[in-house]
Amino acid sequence: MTTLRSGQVTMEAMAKKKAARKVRVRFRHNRQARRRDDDWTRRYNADEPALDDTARTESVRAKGDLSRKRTIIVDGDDLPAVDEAAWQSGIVVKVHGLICYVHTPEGAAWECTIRRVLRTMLIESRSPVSVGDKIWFSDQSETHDGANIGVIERVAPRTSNLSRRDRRKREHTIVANADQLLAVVSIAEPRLRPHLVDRYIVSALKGNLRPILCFNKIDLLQDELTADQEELPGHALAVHEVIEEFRLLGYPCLCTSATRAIGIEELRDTLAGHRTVLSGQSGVGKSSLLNAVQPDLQLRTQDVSSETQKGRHTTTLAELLPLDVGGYVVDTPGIRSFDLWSVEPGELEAHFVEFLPFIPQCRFKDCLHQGSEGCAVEAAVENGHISERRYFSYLKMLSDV
Ligand SMILES: Nc1nc2c(ncn2[C@@H]2O[C@H](COP(=O)(O)OP(=O)(O)OP(=O)(O)O)[C@@H](O)[C@H]2O)c(=O)[nH]1
Ligand SMILES: [Mg+2]
Ligand SMILES: [Zn+2]
Repeated sequence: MTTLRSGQVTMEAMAKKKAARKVRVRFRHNRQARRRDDDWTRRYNADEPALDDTARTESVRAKGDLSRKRTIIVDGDDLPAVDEAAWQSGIVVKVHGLICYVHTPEGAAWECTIRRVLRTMLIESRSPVSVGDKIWFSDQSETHDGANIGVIERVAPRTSNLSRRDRRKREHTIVANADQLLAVVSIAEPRLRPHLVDRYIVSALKGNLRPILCFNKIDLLQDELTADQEELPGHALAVHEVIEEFRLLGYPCLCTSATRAIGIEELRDTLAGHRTVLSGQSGVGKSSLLNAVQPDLQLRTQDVSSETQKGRHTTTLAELLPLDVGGYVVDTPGIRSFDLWSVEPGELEAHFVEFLPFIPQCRFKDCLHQGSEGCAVEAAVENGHISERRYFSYLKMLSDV
């Protein structure tokens, strides 16, 4: 039976009761040595797992000192059922080591650890708690001098997922539950690389996010861009063509300057009421743009190295920030777009919107459009229906998956 601390059985618990079963989870190795009344601050500073089982609600059956496993009762989801009477809901705004910073719908700030059994399960399913996750937590403030300290008991299923892969090619969520991805690139310093934009679009679509493109530092070209378009100098013309190409594909494109306040109104309107994650290379101006939209955010920014034209990785933690205009944004550290990657080769074509009309006409069903005979996508490139740049970008991505 699902055990609820309050003794009250919720609708969800009722629905899941049948599926409840016992599982064996491992004890932490140093468990026997633990002191229950450890000092919170010391453990917090040491980044140790803290408080995660000080108020256990599962039934525990340990077999003496030698037991390395305990039996707990969970529902069919492998997670304890939501205890609406005893828990509060919130959203994770920042994750630092084992501490999750949580805001409640009323705007209260809490610091939470994750209950051990939940953490074990999340690690096993490779989905640790991330910024943007909606969670349920239990209140531990009584044992912590009234400070807002809690333990995360349950994570809600995600509606979207911006993820990256680690060196072992495993997927990690950077931000959960956003509805749009603002891919920020700079037209110079660091220089514009359209292939990266293609990658951000694929990552967004794969994670169920609406891609929006933001071409920042437009001031660096402003003088050229205001000239008659026919007389645009080489670099400005190239930038103009890149932006036009993405516009024609149907992606919303913003041209902004954080330093000269160009396009900021439009950006604010785009963000209002949405849950937006910003991503882009270090130094493109993500934090600067957010400061321009809402100056009281006071996010730290730093100049781009004049030698390498690279950013200095100023933002180091993804952080969810509520906006005055409604909704929230997540400022992220510059994400190397090559990390943003967990797409299967066969999946890739679906994220190139202009390929879609041609794919059914390829001679072979599983065609990867790499120059095979009877490939309708390649024919479309030759006939000018698909741009060569986008097609080569596709091939480059394909070679990386
Ligand atoms: N000329 C110009 N410079 C800008 C603009 N926006 C930002 N910058 C400058 O670019 C540099 C980097 O800006 P940040 O906002 O720190 O960049 P970021 O994308 O947040 O970088 P990370 O936090 O490292 O990922 C700063 O020196 C900014 O002043 C812009 O629109 N025009
Ligand atoms: Mg930043
Ligand atoms: Zn094909």
